[in-house]
Amino acid sequence: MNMTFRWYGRNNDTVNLENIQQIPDVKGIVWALHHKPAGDVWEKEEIQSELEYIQSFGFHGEVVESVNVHESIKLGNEERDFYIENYKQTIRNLGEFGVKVICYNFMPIFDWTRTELYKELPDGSTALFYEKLKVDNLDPQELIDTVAAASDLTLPGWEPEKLARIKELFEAYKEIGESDLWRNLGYFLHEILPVAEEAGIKMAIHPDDPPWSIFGLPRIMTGRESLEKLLAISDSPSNGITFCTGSLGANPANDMVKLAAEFAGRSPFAHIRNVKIYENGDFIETSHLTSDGSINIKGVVKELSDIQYEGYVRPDHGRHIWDEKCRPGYGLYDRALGIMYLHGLWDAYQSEKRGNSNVSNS
Ligand code: DNO
Repeated sequence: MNMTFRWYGRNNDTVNLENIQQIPDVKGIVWALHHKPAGDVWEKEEIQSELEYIQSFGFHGEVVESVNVHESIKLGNEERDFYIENYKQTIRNLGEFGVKVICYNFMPIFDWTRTELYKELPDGSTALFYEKLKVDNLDPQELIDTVAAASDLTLPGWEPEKLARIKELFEAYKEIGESDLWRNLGYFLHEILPVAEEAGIKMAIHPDDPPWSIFGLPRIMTGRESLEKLLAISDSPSNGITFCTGSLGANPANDMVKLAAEFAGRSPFAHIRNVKIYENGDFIETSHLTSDGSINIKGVVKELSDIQYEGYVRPDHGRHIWDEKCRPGYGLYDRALGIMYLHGLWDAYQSEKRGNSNVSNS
């Protein structure tokens, strides 16, 4: 298990690399050039400058999250080949600087979606919350009008350049169903995977969050069948998964322990966090502790330990605790607590495997 921490860069994050150095055994920083619009080539000089900074703190920068996929590629329109060529160039450039994993997603228009960013939990902390009915009942036209009218709207996980094009994008997706999206994903992967292989990079698709269709837009990375279907597109070793417990786990039908047993070997990257799911389908993010939420985090880490998982792991969204002011879900404190829980589970399962030896480094 190669522990990492997601960081949004020198100008974009309340957390700094000195802070992250004080969390035990974090080996790498999960980074991105967050200022780059989807579809632009990441130039070598920009990559080098970011990586040199990260490495100067003793961290590796082997995981990038995300290189976002341009909507033309998801839509499969006539501009897609241009953007796929750019994507390939970005892969080559990242490979040259030792990047090993690129996390990406194939969600139309919206990345992760929540109805409240600071919902209070019983312990007084706040966390990201999803109210199912609210999203189910939202009229997409109302959403388009709100977004189009708000000139300064920013949402986490939202690429700002999409704001201006929201109407046009919704219009274009009217033509696109799930099977079209699968076809377009297949086309994209067949184009880029040979380049990724040559560059020594594994592509790791992030599941949809939440893992069901929202606002009438198709979503296809939603559960076991999707993961199987994704892997069936190509058996290239570069065709992989970001195993995200909180995204897939928001649907109680997805048993994350079983899925870990089945798919961890094809997941070069894992996001581990917990969510509490309510009977009406709402969910809230909790601490990483198994008993705080609905996902068996212990069981997932046990599966990883059983296969001596060597991939990259990061804690995922945390609560906002101890009055921390931070990016929603991406503070320092709760994610650091999450890391210590994951380390603890891992160490315990590892020493159990080795027969409970009391040698401290066993
Ligand atoms: C949310 C993240 C996602 C993820 C992208 C990957 O916090 O897990 O935004 O980075 O979906 O492309």
